[in-house]
Amino acid sequence: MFSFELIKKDSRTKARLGKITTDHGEIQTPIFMPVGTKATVKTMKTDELKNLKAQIILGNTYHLYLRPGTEVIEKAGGLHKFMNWDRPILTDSGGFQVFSLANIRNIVEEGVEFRSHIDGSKQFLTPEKSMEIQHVLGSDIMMCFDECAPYPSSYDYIKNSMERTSRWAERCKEYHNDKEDQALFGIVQGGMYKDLRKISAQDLVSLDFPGYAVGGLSVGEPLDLMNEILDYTSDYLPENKPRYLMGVGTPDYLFEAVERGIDMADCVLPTRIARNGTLMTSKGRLVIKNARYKDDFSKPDDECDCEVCQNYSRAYLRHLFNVDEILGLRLATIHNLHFLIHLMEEIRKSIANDYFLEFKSDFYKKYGYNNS
Ligand code: PRF
Ligand code: ZN
Repeated sequence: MFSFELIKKDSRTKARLGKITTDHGEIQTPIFMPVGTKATVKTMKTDELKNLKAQIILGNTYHLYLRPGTEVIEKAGGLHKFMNWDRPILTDSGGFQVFSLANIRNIVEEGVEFRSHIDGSKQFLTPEKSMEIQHVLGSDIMMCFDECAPYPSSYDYIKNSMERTSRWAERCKEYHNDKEDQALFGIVQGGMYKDLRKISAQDLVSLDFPGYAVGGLSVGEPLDLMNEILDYTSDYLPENKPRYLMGVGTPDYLFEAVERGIDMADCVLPTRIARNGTLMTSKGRLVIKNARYKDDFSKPDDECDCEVCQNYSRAYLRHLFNVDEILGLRLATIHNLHFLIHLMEEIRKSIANDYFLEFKSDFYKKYGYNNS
């Protein structure tokens, strides 16, 4: 069971309000999805994620296939049971991770040969293999096996890679066979070339997936260029299906994406920067280790009502990071996740009540545009 309901369209932008229904519950969109690559959102217990009102989390085929391996997860009864998370899970296909992590790789029509970044062992991932692994994981939303080409890449490179991604999507769809309890999303590629984006979107839409991702963006290109390509691409995606921008998780990128019709986004950034002591706040990034916070007993973010900001000071957080205490990682993660989840909730409210653009400009004034 998977469905998407378009609840409202903003009158001045392409922003949308929607609801996704899965076997593991509903997801209000636009939504930010915390990343739990290795069957854990780093440092967080699942009840803590629920307290933060996380509605859906991500898992990664590539990592879970290498460790603990599909056999263990199959024995556990799937990823939900293995990690004790009973809300929706989306799994990425492994394509992107092979390209960003694996050591040696060779892309052929059949799939991708690579050596594990853990032990150097030789591996081969194909569209069919990715589907097989994601079936074992039992995620509510599965992703097609694609190639996310580097930026910048030549027109010819992107064209080849995009065409192969379309052929791979067809194989994914065929193997998946519309398995009822798991929805398979297509991924639009095509780099920064509009004509290729259009072909990619049309190829995938003709395969009739229950949802579509825009991949190959936020790969090092300037924000303005991402906006332009996203704006162009989203017009070729069906209105009545959810749209997912892969790998975006700074407040400014999220606002820009929502404004261009994106319903879902994920990124390791909020949790990753938390672990090196960077807090996302209403006034921009705050590097907690900075000496100026040594005896600053104010809240980490005076506008945040998360558990951390209610109970702990900047000076205390700085101290935890300075003496390498584990609690520092946990508190910073809780705050950053709350910050983004709360931000998306406020964005949904602003769309519902027709003040999305005003909310965005007020936020940027305080936060600083591009100061993510
Ligand atoms: N493809 C897949 N996963 C991804 C991406 C992609 O293009 C990106 C690009 N920002 C992030 N994660 N499969
Ligand atoms: Zn907070």
